[in-house]
Amino acid sequence: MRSGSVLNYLREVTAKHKAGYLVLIDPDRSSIADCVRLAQQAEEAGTNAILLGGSFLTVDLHPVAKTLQNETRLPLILFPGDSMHLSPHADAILYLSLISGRNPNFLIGEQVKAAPWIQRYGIEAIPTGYMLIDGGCQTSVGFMSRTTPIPRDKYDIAWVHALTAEYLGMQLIYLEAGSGARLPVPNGMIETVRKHASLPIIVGGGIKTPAIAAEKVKAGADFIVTGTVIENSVSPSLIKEFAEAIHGES
Ligand code: 1GP
Repeated sequence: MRSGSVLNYLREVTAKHKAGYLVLIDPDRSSIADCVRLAQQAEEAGTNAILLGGSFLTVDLHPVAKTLQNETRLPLILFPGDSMHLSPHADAILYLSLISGRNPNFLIGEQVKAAPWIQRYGIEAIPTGYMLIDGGCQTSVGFMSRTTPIPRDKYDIAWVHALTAEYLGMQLIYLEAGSGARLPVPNGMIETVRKHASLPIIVGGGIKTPAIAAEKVKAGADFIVTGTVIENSVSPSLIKEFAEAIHGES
């Protein structure tokens, strides 16, 4: 368990590197042993934090989170699909509001259900404006949230939502193409959001190579998330290649 604010830690990461690298571990897709292996590889490769979660959950989160906290020193940040995805064995939670959608349950309903548990567990809530962008295919988050993603060419819709998140007092913006998306968030959309909003921008979904990650950083992303490509990789050096590209060291 880390001491101090995870949000402050993330701000320090962006001051030190071109952008930060967050590795997503989905406990539904990997055994606890594989989650630990991924987390340890991520730590060794110099990534900055672990996101734990996914659109739905069919396993018990507590043992996975507890084991990850014991086995790695990286901050463990919950990335919940809904209010059931909580555990005391985490440093923080991305307290997501799916602001690109108009489903009140994912705008405020799940957050209300989660709030007393977050307080009871004593984990840091990081208010995050979560925006779903069309990734060229139907994704789990789109299906589960029953929301329509922002069209890929509607940069104006994206930046206005990002600015709204900022005015509502959120601390991060997450531009999400969806896990396993065919296409990542367009560079032009990231550039436009960067121009209009000053919050740190997380970009994830469908980022398949270090070169693509570097493009997103160049466009203005402050954090890059990868999940699928690392889960599926057989190359132990791939996380390091991503980390170097994202940090601006390659
Ligand atoms: C999903 O943004 C993350 O929420 C990561 O997506 O699994 O496609 O890397 P991928």
